[in-house]
Amino acid sequence: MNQTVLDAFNEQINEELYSAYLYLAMSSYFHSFNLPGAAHWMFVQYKEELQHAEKFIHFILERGPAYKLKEIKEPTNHWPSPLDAFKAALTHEKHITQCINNLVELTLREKDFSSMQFLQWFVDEQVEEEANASKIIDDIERIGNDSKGLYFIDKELGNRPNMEPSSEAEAN
Ligand code: OFO
Repeated sequence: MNQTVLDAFNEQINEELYSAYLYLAMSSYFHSFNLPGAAHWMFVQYKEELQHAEKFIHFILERGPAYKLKEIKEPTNHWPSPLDAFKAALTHEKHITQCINNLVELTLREKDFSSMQFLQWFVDEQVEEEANASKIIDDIERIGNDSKGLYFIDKELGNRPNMEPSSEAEAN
């Protein structure tokens, strides 16, 4: 794996860990708002982001000696409303989509085709990540100020299945 691609992949580990951190902060925020379903949804998202970071880590280790960790910046811990928190999640996912697209461009430029192939999973995943956040935003916008509506959305968010433990993580 050439150094330029390795550096960029290390950077992406940091992005994924920051994503995990951000969603963990959102989970706490929703707890404080007494929305346990949204808090659960965000906690599952936090674990999913840890798995994204692990995917990069394992890929680097398959091809080289080590990955490099960097400081994770402090996430925002408060949003004006639940709707704003989900809008912030969507904005963040759009940023991650851009990061992944930049990585694909880089691997193409560097003719690192196995890394490019590896990134395909993330290209597909980002479509889903953005769609999930958009759907929740639409639902919350649709109910407006109806607190009963918010109660039902929260119940639905609470049904998000938990993450399966990462088999890659267990294998190492
Ligand atoms: Fe939310 O997809 Fe990774 O960061």
